[in-house]
Amino acid sequence: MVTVEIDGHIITAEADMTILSAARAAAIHIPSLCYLENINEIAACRVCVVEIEGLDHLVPACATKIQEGMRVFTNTMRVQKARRINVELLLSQHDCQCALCLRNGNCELQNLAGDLGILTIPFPVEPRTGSWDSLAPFVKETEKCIQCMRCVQVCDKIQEMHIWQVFGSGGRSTIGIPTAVLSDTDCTYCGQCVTHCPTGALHERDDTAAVRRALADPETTTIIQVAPAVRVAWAEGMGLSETEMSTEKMVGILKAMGFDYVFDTNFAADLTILEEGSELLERLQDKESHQWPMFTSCCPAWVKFLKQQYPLFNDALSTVKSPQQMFGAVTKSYFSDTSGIDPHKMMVISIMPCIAKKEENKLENMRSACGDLDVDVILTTRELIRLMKAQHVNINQIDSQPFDSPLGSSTGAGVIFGASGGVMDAALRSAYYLIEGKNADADAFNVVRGIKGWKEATFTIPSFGQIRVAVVSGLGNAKALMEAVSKGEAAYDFVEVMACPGGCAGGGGQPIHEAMECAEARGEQLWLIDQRAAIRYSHENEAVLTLYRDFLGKPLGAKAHALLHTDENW
Ligand code: HC0
Ligand code: SF4
Repeated sequence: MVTVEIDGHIITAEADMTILSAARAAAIHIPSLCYLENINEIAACRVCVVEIEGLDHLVPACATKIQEGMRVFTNTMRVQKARRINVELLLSQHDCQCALCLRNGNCELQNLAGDLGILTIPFPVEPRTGSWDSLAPFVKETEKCIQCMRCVQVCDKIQEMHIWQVFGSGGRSTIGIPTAVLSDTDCTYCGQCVTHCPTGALHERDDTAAVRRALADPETTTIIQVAPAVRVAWAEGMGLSETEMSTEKMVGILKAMGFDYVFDTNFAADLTILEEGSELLERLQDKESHQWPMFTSCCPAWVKFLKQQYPLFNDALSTVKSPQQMFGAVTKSYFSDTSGIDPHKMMVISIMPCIAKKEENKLENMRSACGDLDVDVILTTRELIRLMKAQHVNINQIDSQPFDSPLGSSTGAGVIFGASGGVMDAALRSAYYLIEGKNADADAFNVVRGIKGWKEATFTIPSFGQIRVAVVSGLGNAKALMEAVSKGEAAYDFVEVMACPGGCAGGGGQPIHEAMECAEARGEQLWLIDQRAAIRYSHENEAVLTLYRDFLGKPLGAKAHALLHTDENW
């Protein structure tokens, strides 16, 4: 431990800490821009410069280790002047049309310029330019890129996908991809580059116009589904306090916006468990005919990753569609039948914490119900927030409301899909029931929960024996697991993989907060919703059981397979 003085505060900190981390640990704010802890510590932007007594030059706080007796000044006139010039230089090559930017009001560069009182750009030069694939589910605006390298480093170090590259050098350098079309790369569309971008240089493709048009069209029935992880994040973007936000309040706002039916993806998550749990048991009963382990298939970024990087494991993927897609298939068949609404006049809209979901609806076998796409438009949580804001609702005048019936009923097992370990936990609860004919404690499988990137456990189901499971989140961890499984160094029966660290709670479509990782806190809220749920087992969802009884038949039956699975040759 060493003792240093920062802005007059005496601080004792670990000897290997940087000035920035020691200051932040002591709640002393030093602004930064390119810095991402353990990911991007390259001291490129020089916004975190500070003055050290006895040194004649300023140093970047993010890249300078503390030393015993060091006296640091984070906000002297000299520091402020240097910081200001560094931000002015960044702005000089940045497209500063902030009012026309999706990150307006939530941009780290804009915030810094505001804090420093910068009102003019003293060194204007032509912004960098570049083209982008207009069909991609996210957009790169080179004019807004400040070369901070955060996207490159997240993609390299956390996801290990190496999609982004630096082209050119000096003032002409740009960040981009080596092809004209994003789908020609191995990009999985996880969107982690987007949530780690400090400016509007990377953002989701905005699909809100189609939804606005549908809402205004009396001929179209708008049916919206809300993913598990959205309910614990939407209020962040609306600036609401914890007491003001609730799932029911969100439903109330969606109804006030004019959506005809507000349903819950959690319903389809429960349905997924019945299909996927049954599939796991069917495979376990005929082990030799199948490839192992069985992998979950609900994260489209993971599915794309596996198919591209480890195609020999294709058959190990569960054949179940994701809850998003199951929801669409059931809506345009069962709900169309029971409600009498023409499926061709429905617009099924998903609100997802995810960018990859924007492309999942176009994959093969995703128009099983009526020939149209099962899901028509996918908006991220951030797009939902923009739609809600445009509505100018007074939150105090909105009544809390429940989801509509019947596709709005769900259990605690459905909501935890949004957190890493949730699909596994929910599947084990139902697999246990299917084997034993009675429930295990709903918390019996809780060791699979939490933010750790690679978790493993072995459970004993008395009438069956042992089930070895693993839960992985983040594509770097997925890669490590696949290498271990490929080399025979790890063996499991069932593996859950989510591409985003922490699962969908930390998804690429979620609200962005100045480089803060929010997956863990949002995940904890999802586990809390499960703890408080009246029903915590997917196989006890009455609306799902009714769906089987009245329409689908049984799990893995012919109709269920045709609507809810992806395998063509079944
Ligand atoms: Fe997820 Fe899902 S849990 S992938 O993260 O399985 O996006 O929230 O909607 O489909 O349910 C995302 C979240 C979903 C799906 C569910 C799964
Ligand atoms: Fe999308 Fe969730 Fe997968 Fe991330 S983990 S890519 S948010 S489905």
